[in-house]
Amino acid sequence: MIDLYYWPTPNGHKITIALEEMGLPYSIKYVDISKGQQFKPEFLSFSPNNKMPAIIDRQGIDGMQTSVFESGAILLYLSQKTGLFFSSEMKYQIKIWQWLMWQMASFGPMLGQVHHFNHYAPLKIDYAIERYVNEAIRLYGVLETQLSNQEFVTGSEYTIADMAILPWTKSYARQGIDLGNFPNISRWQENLFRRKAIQKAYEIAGDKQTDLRQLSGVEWQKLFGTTKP
Ligand SMILES: N[C@@H](CCC(=O)N[C@@H](CS)C(=O)NCC(=O)O)C(=O)O
Repeated sequence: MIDLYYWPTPNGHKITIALEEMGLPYSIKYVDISKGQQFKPEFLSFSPNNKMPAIIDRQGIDGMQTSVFESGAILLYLSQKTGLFFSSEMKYQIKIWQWLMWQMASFGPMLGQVHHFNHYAPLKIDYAIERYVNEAIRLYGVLETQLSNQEFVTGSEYTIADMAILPWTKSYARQGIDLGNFPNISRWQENLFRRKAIQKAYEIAGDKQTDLRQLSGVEWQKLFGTTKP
């Protein structure tokens, strides 16, 4: 049994998708990031960056309890554990590493900034919105090209790289993206959202999402590190 420390955000969805796809039994422990639960000492003891997702695998490495934080590391761990959605050949592994790192270092963080400055920042800062929306459009263009002559991000096989990237493309409209300009991403996304495991992962997410604009001043300060005007 794997304990999944989770809140329904794109980074959380990556892991529910992987666990559902891999058929691994898991139990969800909600970490309400709008209430500061990511700062609880018990959570910080295995997720020191105060962010979810994180997992505790009770039957982990050598049968011992193993904890993992950072969604990319969790995806790699789960794929190594099961031998699924990865590759045994280094020439394919290297593709998966690169696209996973691209998601972790560029696609996710930049889209996070788009969400913040488009929807949460109490002040409308045109410069920040323009910078991050333009960067989002550039990154969608990179993904579009990658998907132009193959079914999945790293080739003909569905891998953890697709699982990492897909959840960030779900809210494309909130990111100022017109998916009509990205037909290959659109086709890839539609195919993946037809998968039962992915549908189940989003059913689990339910309606727990909080409207972050409603946070109190204290909660806002904790989550965003800034004073709420
Ligand atoms: N690089 C991390 C990012 C995780 C992350 O940003 N989690 C956010 C929610 S999507 C979080 O827990 N935020 C709480 C906080 O920053 O205090 C990963 O991929 O696991």
